[in-house]
Amino acid sequence: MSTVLDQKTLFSTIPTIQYEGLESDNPLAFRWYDESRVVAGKPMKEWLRFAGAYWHSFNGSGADPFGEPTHLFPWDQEGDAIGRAKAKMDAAFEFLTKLGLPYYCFHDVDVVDYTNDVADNERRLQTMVEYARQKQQETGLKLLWGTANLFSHRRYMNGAATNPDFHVLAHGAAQVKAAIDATIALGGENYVFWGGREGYMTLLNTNMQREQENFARFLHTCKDYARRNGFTGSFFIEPKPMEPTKHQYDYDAATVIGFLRQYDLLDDFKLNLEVNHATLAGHTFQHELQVAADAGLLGSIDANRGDYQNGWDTDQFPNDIYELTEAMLVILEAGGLQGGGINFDAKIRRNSTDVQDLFHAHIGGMDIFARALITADNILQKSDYRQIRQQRYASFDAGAGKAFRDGQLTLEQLRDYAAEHGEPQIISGRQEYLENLINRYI
Ligand code: XLS
Ligand code: NI
Ligand code: NI
Repeated sequence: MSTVLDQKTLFSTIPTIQYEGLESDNPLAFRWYDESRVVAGKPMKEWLRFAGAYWHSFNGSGADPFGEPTHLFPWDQEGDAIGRAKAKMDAAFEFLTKLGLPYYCFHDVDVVDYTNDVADNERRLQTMVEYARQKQQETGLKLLWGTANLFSHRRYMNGAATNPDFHVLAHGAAQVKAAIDATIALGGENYVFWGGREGYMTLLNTNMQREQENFARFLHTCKDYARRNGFTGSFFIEPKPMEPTKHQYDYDAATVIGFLRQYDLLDDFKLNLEVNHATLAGHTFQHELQVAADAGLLGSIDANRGDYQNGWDTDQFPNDIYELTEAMLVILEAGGLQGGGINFDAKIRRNSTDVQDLFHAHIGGMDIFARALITADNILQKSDYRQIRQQRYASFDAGAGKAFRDGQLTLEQLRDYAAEHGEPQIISGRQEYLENLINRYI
């Protein structure tokens, strides 16, 4: 055991990352993310609630469909499954602490290797939860959300909760039970369901209605268990339209909201929105955020970006200030995220093999979100952005427009209004002015 704790971890050569401001040219420092700087009435740290994703940073090997791993981790050499898991966790907490990330997120199988034995997996996870609990105490790091990986094992090739075979669904349930237990034991603030293979490859072999009913029943069963056992946080559904299945049931924010409403899950579930999943669904990220915000269900974010040319789920780190400023406008106007945070569900490239690369990736992601937060707040405070949108709808604030909104006008009365008032004026949407406004404040 002592060899694990004493080992020189991968990250020991990197210093703690500090805020140094805009004058700094130190690539291992923050230029925008000053965690205690107050923006719109709250410290940045509280608006952003950054989290590191265990799977990409500490399991992601750089392997792709064409090639073997390129990221070779020292902890993979450490003896048995628990030894490897502890060495990995030592490194993970060192990394997260050095970056000043307040939170982390994990899947069950990220933390420790799973076998096909349900009881053995539970014991393994419990051992690691105990280890993580000590590390959380030492470092102050917190768990933003836990989840179970119900998509990698071959038994889930036809789905987990939507599998046509009940036996497979039960295995999914066993994993979720253990992952919920782990989340509760670690004081996890939320629990995520990303429906990895909850969808279909061809309708020729699929009873869609039955699968969706089973999915809803599964979510109710998990939620009831968690509530009975004292979990008070939110459950998040993470929409994604495709990949790995051809069509996923949690297609996008609007689809998920309809599903939650239909199956009476709105009291317990909110949305965890991922940038790249919005892209795959043919939406902008801000569209997805707005759909969730308007329904009062904007829970959390998985931060990354896709590739606009090849359309894959490339999970690159975020770096587009324009796009993120538009996103932060929606988040600020919604009053922030409800219980969630910003999880870096992103990975460094296969050919990024220096120890510094993982730091540069997160520093860049944290800085760009911080800058977007400041920029969006300036736009809201100092520009006529809000006013323009408000005025655009002013005709509904009084007179006949207001009477219509209040349900007081019949179709005949609307017809008479049109006849009496003649042709409406042509009114500009002022898109270019508004686009320039964003650039001006960046
Ligand atoms: C995959 C998803 C996944 C979830 C967690 O595309 O983003 O990483 O966030 O299961
Ligand atoms: Ni994703
Ligand atoms: Ni994700």
